[in-house]
Amino acid sequence: MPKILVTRNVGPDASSILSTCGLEVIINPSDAEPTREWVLKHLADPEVLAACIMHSQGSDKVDKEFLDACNPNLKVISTFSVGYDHIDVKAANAKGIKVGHTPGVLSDAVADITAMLVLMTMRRVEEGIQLIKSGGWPLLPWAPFVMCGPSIGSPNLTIGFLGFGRISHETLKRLLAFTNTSAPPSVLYLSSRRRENQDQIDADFSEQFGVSVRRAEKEEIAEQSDVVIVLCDLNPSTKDLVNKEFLRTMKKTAVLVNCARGPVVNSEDLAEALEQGEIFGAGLDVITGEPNISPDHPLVKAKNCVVIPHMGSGDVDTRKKMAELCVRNGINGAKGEHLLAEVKV
Ligand code: 8YV
Repeated sequence: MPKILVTRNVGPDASSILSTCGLEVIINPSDAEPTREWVLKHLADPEVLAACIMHSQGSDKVDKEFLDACNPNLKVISTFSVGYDHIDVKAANAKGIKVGHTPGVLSDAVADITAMLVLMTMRRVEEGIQLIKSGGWPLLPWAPFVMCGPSIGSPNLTIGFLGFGRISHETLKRLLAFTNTSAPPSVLYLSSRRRENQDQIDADFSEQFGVSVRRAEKEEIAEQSDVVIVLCDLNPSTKDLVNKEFLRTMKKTAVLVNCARGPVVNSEDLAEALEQGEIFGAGLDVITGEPNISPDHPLVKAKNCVVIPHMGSGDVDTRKKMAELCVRNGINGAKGEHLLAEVKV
């Protein structure tokens, strides 16, 4: 009987879709990460036609070893993520394997966390929490400008986006609820995707939201922005996009938020910039080396840096939708039907 491999418990709703799909389901029942051996062993089973995997650099990483282990009948690898930097898509396609992912359904949740990190970083929330937890509050000599940060409501703020897709748009909509309405922000963005009618799209967006939206080079974004938000794909052209040079060009009062992938921002350069006061603060949902991040990591220790453990898409409704899309991509692929969302490179 044809089988579908699912590397993590996907919850009751997606499990009930799996139970009626006509494929035998091999599922790792726990939330714990399966061993690499467990994944590779099942991939080799010639009846496994689809593999639903997670975004993980561990047992689910789709590299040469993973693809070599796949039996020749495997038709689809479906990832529980919009990002696919853990998958060698070209190599999979070359073996006739389609790759599915989960775009769209998580844009709101990730935008919520991104906007939250912007506010937390500007308003020094990490420092405030550390002050309370260390018992330092009673010792803090209060004065009008103690524990203050830059104002999101300042007139004519500049918000820079590295990557300007669905999640960036949703983030901007949220931030506009906080920014100055009589002197609204300007938006600069860097994007490798340019549609034919891009100028019109930017003009429509500007009109709809009452802000100026313009494509810019990264140097201008670094120099002009009060808030820099990283929401681009990770690929060779975006690795270390935010490096020493970028950070030195940023305003000392500016903040950086990364909700994309850790390696887009160079961690050593960021730690140094935060330490030297080259930028005001940083908010990170992602960090190079995750999840193996020690409490002694310089970015974790920095009081002007909020680090959270890759929680962007983590609200219950969003994860249910991701699980459903992930298993439907797997089922469709196994049956030789169109995927609901296929990665095209
Ligand atoms: C998930 C993500 O937390 O979708 C992505 O690309 O990074 C996050 O939404 C992660 O993929 C869970 O597998």
